[in-house]
Amino acid sequence: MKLTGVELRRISMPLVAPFRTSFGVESTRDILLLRAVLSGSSGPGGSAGESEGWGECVALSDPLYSAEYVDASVDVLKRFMLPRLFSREHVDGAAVGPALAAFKGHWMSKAVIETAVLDAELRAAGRSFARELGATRDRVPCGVSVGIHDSVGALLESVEGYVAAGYVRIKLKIQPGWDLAPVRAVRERFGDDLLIQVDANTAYTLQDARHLARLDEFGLLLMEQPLPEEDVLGHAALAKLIQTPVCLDESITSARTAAAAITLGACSIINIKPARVGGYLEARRIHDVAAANGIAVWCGGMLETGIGRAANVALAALPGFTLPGDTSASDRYYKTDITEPFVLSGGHLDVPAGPGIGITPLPSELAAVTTGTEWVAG
Ligand code: SMG
Ligand code: MG
Repeated sequence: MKLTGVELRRISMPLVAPFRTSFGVESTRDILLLRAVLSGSSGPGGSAGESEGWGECVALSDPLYSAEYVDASVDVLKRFMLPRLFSREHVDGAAVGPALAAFKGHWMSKAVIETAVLDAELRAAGRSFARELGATRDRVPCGVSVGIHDSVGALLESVEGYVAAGYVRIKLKIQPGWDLAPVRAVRERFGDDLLIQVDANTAYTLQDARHLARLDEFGLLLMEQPLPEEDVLGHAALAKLIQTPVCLDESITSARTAAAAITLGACSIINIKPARVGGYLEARRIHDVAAANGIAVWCGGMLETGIGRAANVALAALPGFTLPGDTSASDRYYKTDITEPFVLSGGHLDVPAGPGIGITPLPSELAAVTTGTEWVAG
């Protein structure tokens, strides 16, 4: 197959409610979607000819979660990544990562093009993304990530709604000044059976270890990324000082960094976000490294539309994903999704079973939120 062209489409998606973390507030997502067109495909599910696939770039507008941001993603794709892929006679999903390996970092940009090419390849062959990755389940248990609120009362009201909707675990965003009180309040209100975890998005330092140890009494499932991205040794030290299991998110950018973090004792659980590690194939390698070391993994989220969600849910169906993911239903994020919505049923989402990621944007919904499109010819 040859990559003949790519459509870069920007969409603007207002969230149902602002989502506040230790690094900022998201109110409207400015998202880059990528549609890859490949020629020369043939297979049982498609006639020889053209095939197209979709990917969603999860980079935020500002470089606050990590170094990446959406305008930079457009730039690095157009300036470096796409020309390199266009120059190759043969491109398929497995070839994208190696072809782009010389470019440092830019994991989210690598992930979006790899996912779109993989989707096109699998659609042409009539194979599902989930099956291709090695999924063993057809539905996955879902958690929900709850942002920082203006008051504990408002937080309890939000959590109440999510628990009533059936989410099987609650993740509370924390930061200095918003940690012990909200966690205590949620634990007291909803009881010991509710699965609760926290995520600090790097807001603390190792100096805060004694303070963070005060969360031990609440029986949390895990504490996600309390310290800076580069502070892997700090996480290893912290893990010895607190009882709550340490989970890494931002620090894990590859299977190699995952192996190092595990060896150093920096985490006993990993949040796998495919876009943070360059794509679903590297995500699967992290899953495999973790499984070989007895480390539990779960699938993270970046406020995706149905396009990104479809692929995440497929990944979350692999056997090592033993904890509920941040793979919430469409209506937790958007009033109207650009695909058929993902609907929570008994705390689970169904894994799409059709060819490729199994879902495509609805033309009218997509048009309604599009702010610009650009065709990049190979
Ligand atoms: O997609 O439900 C979701 C969001 C999950 O909390 C979430 N993501 O650090 O894990 C994380 C954050 C990063 C994105 S915040 C805008
Ligand atoms: Mg996180």
